[in-house]
Amino acid sequence: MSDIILFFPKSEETDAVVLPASVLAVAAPLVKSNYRVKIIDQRTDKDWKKTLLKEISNSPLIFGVSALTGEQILNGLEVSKIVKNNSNIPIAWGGVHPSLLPQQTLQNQYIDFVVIGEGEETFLELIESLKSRKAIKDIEGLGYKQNNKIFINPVRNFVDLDKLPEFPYHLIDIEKYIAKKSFASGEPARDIAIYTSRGCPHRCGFCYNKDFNKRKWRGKSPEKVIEEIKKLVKDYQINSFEINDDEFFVDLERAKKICELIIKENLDIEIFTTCRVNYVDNMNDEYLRLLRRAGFRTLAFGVESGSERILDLIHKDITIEQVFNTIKRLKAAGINSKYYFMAGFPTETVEDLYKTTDLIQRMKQLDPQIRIPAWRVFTSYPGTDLYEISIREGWQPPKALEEWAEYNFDTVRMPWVDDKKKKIIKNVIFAINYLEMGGTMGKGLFFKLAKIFGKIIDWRWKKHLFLFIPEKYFVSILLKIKNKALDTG
Ligand code: B12
Ligand code: SF4
Repeated sequence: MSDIILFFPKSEETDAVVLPASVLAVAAPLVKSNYRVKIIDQRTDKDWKKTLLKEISNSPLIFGVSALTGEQILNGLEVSKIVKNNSNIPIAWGGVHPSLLPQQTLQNQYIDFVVIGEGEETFLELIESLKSRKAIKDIEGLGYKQNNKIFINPVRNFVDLDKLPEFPYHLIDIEKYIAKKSFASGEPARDIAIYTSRGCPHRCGFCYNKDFNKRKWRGKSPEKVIEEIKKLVKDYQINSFEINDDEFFVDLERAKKICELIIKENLDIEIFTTCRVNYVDNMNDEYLRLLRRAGFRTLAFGVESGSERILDLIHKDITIEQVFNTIKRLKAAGINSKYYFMAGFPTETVEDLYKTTDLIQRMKQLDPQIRIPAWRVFTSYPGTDLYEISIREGWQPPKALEEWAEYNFDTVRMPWVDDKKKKIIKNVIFAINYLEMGGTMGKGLFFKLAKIFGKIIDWRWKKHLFLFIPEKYFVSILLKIKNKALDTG
């Protein structure tokens, strides 16, 4: 029997199920205050409906849902409807999407409260007020409905990360969230996500940070980070970590101290995280060697575009020179590097797209070992600068929560991505995927054919010939045969 149910809706499928950090974070202070909390993760509980109906039959104080923009809203609404139709339990939504559009979220009939921004303190205060029937009008960071009117209380200050209680891992089946391969090195390992800071001072136009974190970065102290790492190493035999912070390296001194402590404590772990190419300018060789020694095997960088005009538009605040410098410096330090790109930005032309393919080619020439995951297609999210620019360029944002539920890469049509650009983007994504797979394809006839196609794709890369690639169909058939062979073999 639980006092509080926290629901983590299913989102897009990925290979590994990432830790439901949002609901664990919210649950931590509740557990500390002796509330009985039940976490239902729709991704891992195949019987979630049964679990839910059993839990709500015990009349908990509140039902909480976590939601990012997109599929989590779809599933979050389905479950909220079930709760409303079967009980009188109040429903609170929190997470990135409701925080950025609280008014619109509260317009939905199934939602009674919205927790805006960090949820640890606001949600606890809400529960205490509901329990003692105290007024909620003074709870900072809360949105609610009264007599069919929507009220949004003043914002709450950021929480002190060092004072937060540890995640109540006992509320979940942690094995389901431990990947058996290191995200940092690809080697067999026990790998999990951790968080050492929140927010980011930069201003990338596609990122939620501007509104959600007000461009303010807050980091846990190195000692607290090490304490959390040590607990995971000791209790769950974790030896590989994905630091999923918005931006881990904002305070280079703090990052250095964390590395020194990892080495001092002999932790023998591998680490993956993201970084910015301009930060590498401020890391000397000794610093990079320290990162390597502490276990940083791979760093990933957002480059986004090879067009200076687009980099300016999206306020990326990096230079192409810094990209090349990063590739060279990381190679020399023995740290793998990965570079993310996007296509389909507002006002982006076919010439801009080919500037990006040219840049990728030059980067690969500098170090063929670097990884370039497939381009992401730009989609406009609330709370970002490009949201406004997208509207100016003719895009119409969804007008209700239910419409945001359908929002994903397959359904979204950005008006400036015409058929020609769409074809080029799709074909380049195919080519990147193919080339990235080439290195891991194995032996035999398939590998030989892969090499030949690799050469054709290299040639297309040089000549900007991505509008029509007939060999794609042949390669797709080949891949199907190979996968079938793997399935049955
Ligand atoms: C891990 C991660 C993933 C994982 C898992 C996502 C998931 N569904 O859990 C994977 C890899 C699958 C993923 C995928 C995607 N992600 Co992602 N991801 C993240 C990342 C790095 C960490 C999320 C996290 O756990 N944070 C830590 C927790 C503690 O913070 P939190 O979730 O904000 O929770 C706090 C509050 O929001 C609030 N809260 C949250 N839930 C609730 C619930 C209740 C009841 C209450 C009271 C409070 C509350 O309290 C919490 C504690 O303070 C964030 C960036 C970041 N650092 O946050 C991006 C981020 C969430 N992702 C983002 C995006 C865009 C995506 C993708 C669309 C990208 C893609 N495909 O290319 C997909 C699709 C996700 C989807 N829509 O379902 C955006 C979200 C933008 C938006 N408007 O929703 C972010 C913010 C990145 C960014 N810089 O823009 N992602
Ligand atoms: S550096 Fe990363 S976290 Fe910071 S604003 Fe840019 S995309 Fe967002």
